[in-house]
Amino acid sequence: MELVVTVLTAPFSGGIGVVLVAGRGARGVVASRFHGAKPGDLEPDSVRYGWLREEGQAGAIVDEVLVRVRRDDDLGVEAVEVSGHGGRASVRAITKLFVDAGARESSPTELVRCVAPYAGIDHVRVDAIEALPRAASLEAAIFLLGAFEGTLTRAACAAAADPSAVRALLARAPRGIALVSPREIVLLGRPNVGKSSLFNALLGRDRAITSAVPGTTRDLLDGMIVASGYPIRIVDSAGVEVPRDRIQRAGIERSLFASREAHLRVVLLDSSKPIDDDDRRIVDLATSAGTTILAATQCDRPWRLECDLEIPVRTSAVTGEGLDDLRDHVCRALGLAEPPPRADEPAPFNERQVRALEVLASGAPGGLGLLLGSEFGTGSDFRPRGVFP
Ligand SMILES: Nc1nc2c(ncn2[C@@H]2O[C@H](COP(=O)(O)OP(=O)(O)O)[C@@H](O)[C@H]2O)c(=O)[nH]1
Ligand SMILES: [Mg+2]
Repeated sequence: MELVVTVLTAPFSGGIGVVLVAGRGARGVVASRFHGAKPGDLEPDSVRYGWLREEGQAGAIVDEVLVRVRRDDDLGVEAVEVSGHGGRASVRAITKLFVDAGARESSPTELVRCVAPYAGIDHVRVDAIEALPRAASLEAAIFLLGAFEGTLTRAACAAAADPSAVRALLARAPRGIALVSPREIVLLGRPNVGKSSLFNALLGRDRAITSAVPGTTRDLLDGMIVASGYPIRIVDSAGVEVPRDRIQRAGIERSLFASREAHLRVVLLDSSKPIDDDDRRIVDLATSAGTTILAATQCDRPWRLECDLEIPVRTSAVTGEGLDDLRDHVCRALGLAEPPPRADEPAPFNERQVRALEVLASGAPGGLGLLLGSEFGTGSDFRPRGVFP
């Protein structure tokens, strides 16, 4: 594999910055710029402390580093991890040092795809390691770790000859997909019903400005909550009413757009007021866009919301009443009544995997190859890591 350099840490200020140099000649290139605190060569499976300097004995210092030389059989190619100081400046300087020495800069995604065939990593495991940095709940992260260890790969190989076993895997796809790609819900309702207050209460922080002045929320705000382990993106919208100005109109249009795009709509009704035509219009708009649930707000105040609609959830942003109940209803309405798949429970977690498994279930040739990559298509040359105790 050609020599590449990849920044592994996020591009923000932080304690350490890790850069991987991988491919043919990686050890030699790092050794040519590394000056160890103690003499010695860069041996595989070792960690060394020292400094990086520009080319030549008197080259300028670039950073103080720890260098970890990986075993060749770990990734299937020569690879050296260089941990320097965090922050853009040090990380850029280290990257440039190795680019000047002949390495090509590549993104983490590109690196994984380059290394995968050498390391024996099939496409499902590549999907897992690419999705892991974006996992939005601990359950999602652990599930993806399991998939990277080979949980789904092993199960698909074992099920390949048995369509009913493949269909059993496919039945878990909605939960796997929702765990890895958060579902989106939007809070809708008249101005002042308490959308932003409930949004803040669900998030556990004051993200949105709330006030008794109608029309306070003009743009869409979003945040992530975790319900029964599933990460769910929640969108607070501008109240839907006849707009008073251009900005409010734009906010309302965005609310309606979000309402159509979301996986679920939650229409909020103020329990301290009788239902009115605006409320009914919003309920109609929401239900015509897709699955919708109704929830009453401000239930710490006297109840005046007598109406013919069924309102299964009663909440108060002030007392916290009904928040757990709302999260439960949201999960059930999203089809996520069962807990998310665990690390050792094989479940497809993206559409590509679903399409490949459908081919496999149909008995058409090449399904396993579509899922895992053609070089793994027979299932026999799969090298599981299987390091979970
Ligand atoms: N007593 C009580 N007041 C609330 C509750 N939720 C919101 N409010 C008040 O209702 C007003 C409108 O709330 P806000 O969240 O801005 O409504 P939005 O326009 O729908 O986003 C504010 O004065 C809030 O303090 C609640 O659960 N209980
Ligand atoms: Mg608001």
